[in-house]
Amino acid sequence: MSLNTDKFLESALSVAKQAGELIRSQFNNRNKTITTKECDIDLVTETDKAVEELIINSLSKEFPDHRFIGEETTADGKKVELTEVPTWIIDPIDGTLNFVHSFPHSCISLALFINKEPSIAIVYNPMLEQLFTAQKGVGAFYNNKEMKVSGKQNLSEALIMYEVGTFRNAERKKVTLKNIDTLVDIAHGLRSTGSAALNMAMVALGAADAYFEFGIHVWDIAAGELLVTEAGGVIMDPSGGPIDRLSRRVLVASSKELGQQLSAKLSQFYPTPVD
Ligand code: LIP
Repeated sequence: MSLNTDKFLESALSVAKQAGELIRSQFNNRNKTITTKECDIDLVTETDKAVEELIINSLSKEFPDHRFIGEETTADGKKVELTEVPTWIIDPIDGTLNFVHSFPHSCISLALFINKEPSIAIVYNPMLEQLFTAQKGVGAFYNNKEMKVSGKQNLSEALIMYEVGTFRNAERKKVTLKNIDTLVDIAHGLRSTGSAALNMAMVALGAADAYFEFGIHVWDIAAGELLVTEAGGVIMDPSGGPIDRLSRRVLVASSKELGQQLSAKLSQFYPTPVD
């Protein structure tokens, strides 16, 4: 039986707007309370934690049988498990390092998975009032106007989103720099927002043509996946195979042809699922 997801989207939008006000209220605070996680550039602020708590408290009251996977309530090293139960996957502030620097490219990323598939998605940058939404089988929208991928099929004409990431891993750095070196000679250009979700939103909007990254987590990409696929794009593993949302690897593109061309040029990196 397919659930009517309108109610879920309505509730998610309401709490995302409240969360946006909270983020905006702290955005220009030069004395944010910051702690480090995996390394000195993997940061979390009190606002990240407060936003995640707001979202979980609000949605769990309304939907007590739902489950939650949140960046800040998933213990480091704990393996994430996605089941058939309706599950909200939350990154309270995607682009936390940007938020710490008051660099206005951060967003709330919120998705509802039902039977292990994305059904609704919200990516909301409250600093720039950029609201990206998607509903399975309905479409993808930017500030309530339908959006579509560019449809680009050739790497030589493509703007590629990438990330250096917030890790201090020598092997990952080597692969990242190798891929940048390869792509600067064959793509139209490379861009990086500092947020996986906003990178995926740019592909869904048709403003960029592909994005790939090694080392992200499921909460970084859960909403962006539905934005891209409902806008007509594709998601895959960077090797060209099917996506494994818990593998910490992702590639989205405006077309299957472009995704495969990009995949063929990439040097690969395989993060351990929970490191
Ligand atoms: C960020 C991702 C980004 C990645 C960063 C970080 P966060 O998420 O959106 O793609 O490169 O290392 O993981 O930590 O800001 O929620």
